[in-house]
Amino acid sequence: MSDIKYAFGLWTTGWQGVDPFGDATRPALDPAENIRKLAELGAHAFTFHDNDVWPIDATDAERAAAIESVKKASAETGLVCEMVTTNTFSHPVFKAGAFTSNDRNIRRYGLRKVLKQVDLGAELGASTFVMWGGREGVEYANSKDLGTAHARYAEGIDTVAAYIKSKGYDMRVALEPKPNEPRGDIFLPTIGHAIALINSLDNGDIVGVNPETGHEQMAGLNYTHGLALALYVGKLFHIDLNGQNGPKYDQDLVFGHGNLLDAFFTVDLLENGSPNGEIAPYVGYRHFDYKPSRTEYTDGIWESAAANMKTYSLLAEASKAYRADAEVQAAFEKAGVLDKSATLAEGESFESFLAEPDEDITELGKRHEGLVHLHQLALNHILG
Ligand code: 3MF
Ligand code: MG
Ligand code: MG
Ligand code: MG
Repeated sequence: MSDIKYAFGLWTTGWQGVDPFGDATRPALDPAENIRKLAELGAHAFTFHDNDVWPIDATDAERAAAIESVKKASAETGLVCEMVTTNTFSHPVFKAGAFTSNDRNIRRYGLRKVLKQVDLGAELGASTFVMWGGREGVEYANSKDLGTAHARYAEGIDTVAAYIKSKGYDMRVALEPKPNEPRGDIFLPTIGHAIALINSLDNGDIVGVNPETGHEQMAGLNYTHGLALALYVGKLFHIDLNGQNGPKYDQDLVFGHGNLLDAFFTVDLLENGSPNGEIAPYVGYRHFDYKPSRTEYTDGIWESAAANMKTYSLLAEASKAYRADAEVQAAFEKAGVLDKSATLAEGESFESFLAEPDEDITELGKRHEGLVHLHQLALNHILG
């Protein structure tokens, strides 16, 4: 599986363990050191928010020095920057949102912060710009005009895309849906919501999604199905892989350390596409957005980073063996999974279709799909 390229956010391995109830359990990690360690572990790329590398109140000189240090580590190690994103959630100015704040000055500040990071991303060669609107939402239903909030969200995203085009950057925008946390309800809570808004944009052709495993599972949704829809409509521009155990707080576990079965089918779809080829394999970095658990000290950062890549590689190998297994292919065939026929014949008229006698539903009702057998075959491969 040596052709799989792995990427990590600097905020993942850089997380010190601060949570709503507890202080940091680990010392701060210098971004350049972070890059060097990730390269040593065999990762291929890194991603970052502006404020993962310099503080929001940095002077221009401090910002420039911080960027220089990251560029140097990147050049020395060969770890490339594949995506950048903006922190529009930590500072109190963003407590009620950036693009959807009711205050125009806050919206203007937020948009400028984002556009500056777009410029830096282009300079570093990033091909994706991720936008996670973590504070774009409410706790109280009457906090925002819900029409205007969505209009402003759309305006902000469209402006970022228009800016990228005006500069001629080779970059696409990927929206990251999340149902809640830190807001009670976040706008664009799911992949489907995000795609619906994208379809309303003037510059939606360069806007897609960056779905995160845990975010979809927090909403009780099937992550692999969300990826499949995004791939099917050509909107899967980036991915955030991690682990989650059902609907609860955003766990950000190592990939596969939550719902392992779904992790397998996620990898199977990304690596192999859909069984009959309707969906092609995913092209792009396998990007991890996880958190080294706060129970772990500094060694645990690198053990957990390596665990993401190890788990993904093992599942990728298992998925290849699963697809190559003749018994699996026979079970697919039996279940009808490989059939790509359309329901109506080419050019078939409504009249002739409706005039046909009904099918024998008693006989059709006896169809044995063999799905439990097929699923057990998948399990056999996962469990080796
Ligand atoms: C929060 C997230 C974010 C986004 C990040 C990238 C801090 O749950 O997943 O991580 O992934 O902002 O845009
Ligand atoms: Mg997340
Ligand atoms: Mg998460
Ligand atoms: Mg994420």
